[in-house]
Amino acid sequence: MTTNTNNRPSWAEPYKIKSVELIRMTTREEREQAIREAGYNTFLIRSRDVYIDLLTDSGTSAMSDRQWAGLMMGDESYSGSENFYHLEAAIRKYYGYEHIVPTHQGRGAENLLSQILIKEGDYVPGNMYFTTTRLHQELAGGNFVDVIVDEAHDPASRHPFKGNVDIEKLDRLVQKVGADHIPYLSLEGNVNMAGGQPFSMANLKELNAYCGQHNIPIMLDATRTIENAWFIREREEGYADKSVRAILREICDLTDGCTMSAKKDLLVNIGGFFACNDESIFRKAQNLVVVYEGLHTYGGLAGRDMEAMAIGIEEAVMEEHQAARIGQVRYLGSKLRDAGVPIVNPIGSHAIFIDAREFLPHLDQEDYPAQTLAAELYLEAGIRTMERGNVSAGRDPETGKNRRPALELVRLTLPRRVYTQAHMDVVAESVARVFEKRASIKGLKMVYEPEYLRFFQARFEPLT
Ligand code: P70
Repeated sequence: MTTNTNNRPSWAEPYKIKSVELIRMTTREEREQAIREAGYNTFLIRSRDVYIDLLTDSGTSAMSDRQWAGLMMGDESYSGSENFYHLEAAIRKYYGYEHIVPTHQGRGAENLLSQILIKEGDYVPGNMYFTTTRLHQELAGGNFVDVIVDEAHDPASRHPFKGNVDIEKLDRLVQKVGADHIPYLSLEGNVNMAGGQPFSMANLKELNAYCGQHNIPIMLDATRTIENAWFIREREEGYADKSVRAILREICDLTDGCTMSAKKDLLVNIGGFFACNDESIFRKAQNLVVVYEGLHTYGGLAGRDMEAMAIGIEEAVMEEHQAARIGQVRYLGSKLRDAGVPIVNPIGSHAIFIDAREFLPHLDQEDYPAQTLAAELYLEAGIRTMERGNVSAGRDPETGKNRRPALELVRLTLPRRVYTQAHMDVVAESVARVFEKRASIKGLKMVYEPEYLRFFQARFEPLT
């Protein structure tokens, strides 16, 4: 069992609640109407109709009183805001990269990175795709190639580091297309689409040696890398006595730069950045950011947002924060496991992922089992979750066909510092009720499909 720094087995929250937001329980009739109007897509439900919102951990965390106080310290000068320099200093201190360009959120940084480094026809290997990351790679003319270990695609595998890169897969790609056509390796901490699964330091060290030999930079998606550091400490030999901040720094030192959605690890409602050590890449990013985001000392953010982010970094690397964060996710996961609900193992850091194919084995993947289950969970108890399966995977750009990913999941994502243990009990009880009546659940058909990132706005109707 993991203990926190004071050797307590409990994951109790290292804070008390000073301000609350009221939430509303709805009737079944209200929810039936709301989900119908939302085209059976949980992204399209109004938040006032949601009781417990587990759609995402992105931008939904509760800020501390120190962060709120930081907002009042916003220096809203067009250029050279004091808050930018605070942020730059905090990123240098904890992540260790030399050059920083703020962006409005993660995909703003992905756009910069992809446009600067990818040439038409290039290949970008990565430890599983992320929706926005891959789209930016494709829009820049690249082809994403999945080089994650096979275990990552198997919800039942208990591999402790399912986020690892399979170096043989990477080497096969290098042999096939040549390192000249690989602008960088895209490495994500706590791989979201695999269920929040970490890579190990041993794997990263091996990668660093391999990529060094072939002159391929490693670009980290640092969005949930502090949570990845926690798992390294917990599971990897030689790290039990290291601090999360030391492990974070060791990870970053083995990479060449990062894109960041600060809306996750860093406890803010909006923000992101691109960081790197190479001066010429930095100059290009600094120049490009003015086209898409704003001047290079604010990148689409207000000064106050950058201040909240700088303070958020300090709070995110605290051991007791991560113990409570990950402890709460595990609490929910074990309750679901006890109820017999099929979930992805090991339990990740930011969410519980239900295996929708196991849950609804009578549905074909073309009937969108994960989308269907997300709608059912909302109908049952007003709990909003997110589809992470066939709809998210989209179509293969070459064949135009649905991709049919091995993982057809529903994500129950926990915002940081927001819900209580009693909320987790309600969620577990509600999922268990849906599980009991699973045989009667029918699938969905897609009736509207947008061109980009279809899962956000697609609409569905029930199959009869
Ligand atoms: C989520 C959010 C965002 C994200 C991420 C990783 C590993 C980059 C980003 C982009 C929001 C989201 C985004 C697309 C589809 C569904 C949900 N993930 N890398 O809920 O960052 O959103 O700030 O532009 O997880 O997982 P940003």
